[in-house]
Amino acid sequence: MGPKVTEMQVYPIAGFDSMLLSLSGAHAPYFTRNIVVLKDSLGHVGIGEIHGGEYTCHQLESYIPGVVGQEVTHYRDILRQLRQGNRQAADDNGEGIQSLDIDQLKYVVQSETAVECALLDLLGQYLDLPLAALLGDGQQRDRVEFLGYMFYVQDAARTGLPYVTGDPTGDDWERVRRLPAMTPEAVVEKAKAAYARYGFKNFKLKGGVLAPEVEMATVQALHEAFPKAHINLDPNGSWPLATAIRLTNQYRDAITYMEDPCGAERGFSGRETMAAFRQATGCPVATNMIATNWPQFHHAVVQHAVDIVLADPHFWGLAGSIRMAQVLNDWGLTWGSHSNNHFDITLMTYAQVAAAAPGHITPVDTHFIWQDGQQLCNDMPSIQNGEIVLPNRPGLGITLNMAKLQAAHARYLALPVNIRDRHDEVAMQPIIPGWRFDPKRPVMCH
Ligand code: GKR
Ligand code: MG
Repeated sequence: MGPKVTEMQVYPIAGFDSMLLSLSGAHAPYFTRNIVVLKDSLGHVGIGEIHGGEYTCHQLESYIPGVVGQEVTHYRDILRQLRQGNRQAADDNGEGIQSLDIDQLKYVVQSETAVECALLDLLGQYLDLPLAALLGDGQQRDRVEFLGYMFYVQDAARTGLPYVTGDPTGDDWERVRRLPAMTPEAVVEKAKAAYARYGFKNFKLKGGVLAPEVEMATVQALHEAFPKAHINLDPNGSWPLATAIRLTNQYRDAITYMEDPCGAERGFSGRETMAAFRQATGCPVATNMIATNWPQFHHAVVQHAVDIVLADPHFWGLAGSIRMAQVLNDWGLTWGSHSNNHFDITLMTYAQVAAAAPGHITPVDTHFIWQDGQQLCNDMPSIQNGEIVLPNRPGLGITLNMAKLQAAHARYLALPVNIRDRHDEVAMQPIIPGWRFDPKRPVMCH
């Protein structure tokens, strides 16, 4: 008989963030996540990380009776039963994040993924295999490329909120990353600092912030600074279709793919406008908005609306993300992963899942460079040459530092309940009084 789960703990935690901008507003001074810690009868510890906030935390706590006492090797049965017990929340309007309504994000996230990850971490330790070897057709690569995820950054000092500031004694990245960056030049300065530290070969720019012309000029500036890099831009569906077509055709040499360039408009769905965009530009399209579950993916494929599915394991489950990777590879499409702010447990989860994704995959998104320095594990490998090399250890391959986890948990408990999930409007309001999220207006164009 294999090991049994003897204990499951759920730790809601908080870390420090910068004032990063995206269509939904500005990141707050703190970001939150939930961590699952499992122990088994062999004395192993398994870990998983997922979206923050009270809703997800309560979901995870409700799973405890279905997990403790179960055999680790029965992880598929355990997860199936957890999923069967899930109920749609009263204010889940079923829209998902097709318009980047951040209040709906917690319903797109599959909470049980944190349990799946922790169980696979335990199983890997029991079998002496890395997590990637337990997924799909097994481990495909020993290193995974991540992209340099650039944001426009507002001047946090103008908000009066308790943001941490840059570290003038650190390297270039530590010095500049928390400083305002609202121009192409300032974004390029950050990208150069990120390159110096992490060696990124490819970059992404988060759009939906400034006028579309300025955002494309920023892509052009990045292209000139890094002529060999693949660069993609993600306005989260906020651009009118005609604007997206015009600017993409104009800057076609600078852009490798567009991520959710346009969304629903004038009686057309986002899948329809994305299909029209592809047809008019010939530019590959990625999404983490119009295909976040299998039925949506079916419609996206039928309409030829997508080339790259950013199948974040937190949205699809680890096995689900790999199932998607297999389908995409068989159909000549491309797998990648979306991200949100996260700690190192998620970074390693991305690395393990991407290592199991067959065929050609696109460099994986990660917000981690904005959170770097807040590691929860003792032995998290750093991003070098734009890559994470998988550790030669079983399971997830990293070891939790309980003292750091407890400190992040205490930070969460000190936060008022109303800011324990993401509310990106709050920090924008001192900058633009009365600012409210509008899925069709860039943040600074209100
Ligand atoms: O962190 O502000 C952000 C991003 O905009 C995030 O919320 C998105 O979900 O990164 C994501 C994306 O690619 O759409
Ligand atoms: Mg996106």
